[in-house]
Amino acid sequence: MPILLTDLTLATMVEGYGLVPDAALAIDGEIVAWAGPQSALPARYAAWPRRPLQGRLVTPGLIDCHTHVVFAGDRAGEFELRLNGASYEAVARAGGGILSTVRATRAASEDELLALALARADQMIAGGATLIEVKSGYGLTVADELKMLRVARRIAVERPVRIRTTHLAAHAVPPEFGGRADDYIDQVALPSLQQAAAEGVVDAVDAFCEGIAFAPAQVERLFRAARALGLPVKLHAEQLSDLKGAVLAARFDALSADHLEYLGADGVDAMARAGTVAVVLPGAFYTLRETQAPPIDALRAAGVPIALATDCNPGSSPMTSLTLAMNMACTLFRLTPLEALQGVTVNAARALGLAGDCGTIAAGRRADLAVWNARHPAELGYRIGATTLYTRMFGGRIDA
Ligand code: DI6
Ligand code: FE
Repeated sequence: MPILLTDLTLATMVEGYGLVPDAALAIDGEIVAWAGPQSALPARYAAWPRRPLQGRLVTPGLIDCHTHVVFAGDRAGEFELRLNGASYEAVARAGGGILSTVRATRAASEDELLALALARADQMIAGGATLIEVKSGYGLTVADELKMLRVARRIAVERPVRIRTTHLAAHAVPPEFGGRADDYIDQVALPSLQQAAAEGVVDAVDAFCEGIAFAPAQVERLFRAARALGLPVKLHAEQLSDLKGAVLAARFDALSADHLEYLGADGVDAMARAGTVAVVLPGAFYTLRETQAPPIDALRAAGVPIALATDCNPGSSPMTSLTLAMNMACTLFRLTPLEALQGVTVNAARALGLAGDCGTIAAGRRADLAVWNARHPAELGYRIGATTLYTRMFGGRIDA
């Protein structure tokens, strides 16, 4: 059923905000048929059923390009430990941290995991998301990594949202492989990747390159396997220290390098040359009380596209709100409101290899939209944690 959205303020995100005041959008089935000033509406759309939006702001549906929403358990106990003085690394070394979530995730059935993930996805959808990237990485056995990826894909069956899945078996070394990270890569990370690709449940490959996780040489072995399978790579890089992960990622034409608090000038240059997107994750920065921000000025100067995500996970970023992430990125990292909105739309699409597919509003594109109780895009990141979504449109269907 075609529909004409009228009386709206449009932010196409095609060039800057791409603001069009007093705009209309003609939606034909799943697709935007026409977008522009209402005064220029072609006669052929004028008789379509109308939904006036009282001047509200319409943006592309938001894209959360880095999440770990599939997991069981919670880490409120760890939160308390850290508030009593323990560091993130100390908690991880003591068998807490990621590994406590691994225990809970291994013990959960697919259906249990799905129910937990849907509750988080519902919060993201209520906040305007129409596309969510979901990583594995809390299973750490071949079977449990596959279980996580299948659950992630099922979110899109159960809910009106697109899902992209990322294999992140190289997230932590499980206790049964203590001190044998290379064996873990051989016996779990590589075989689970092969199987995920064979089952068709994976869109990209990620790893945690860090002193408490995997060394660059181990990440490189995984990236070679990804390349052989034709899968793009991403990397958790330079979150806690500078292991030159971004340089490695850029060598493999990575879609993105993520976190980047300790990124050096060499990493910035390599990313700029490779067209690798910088995904900044202010929720983790905030939770870990990190004091060194990613080098935003250098990234900006080098022309590296910046995206922004929740990093929704039980340990370092128990957050589902992209508008809160926008607020934090503006306040903590000094992103401009325009950069913050680009970070959850056009540049987030790029970080998922979906440039030209979503993240902007234009004739011919899928009608995935967010309609806000706002008049100007700067309002989205300005309020702290307020939900300002009015409704969403997903594939041409309005939620309510
Ligand atoms: N970096 C992070 O911030 C998360 N994973 C990662 O590689 C933390 C995940 C967790 O603590 O559960
Ligand atoms: Fe992450």
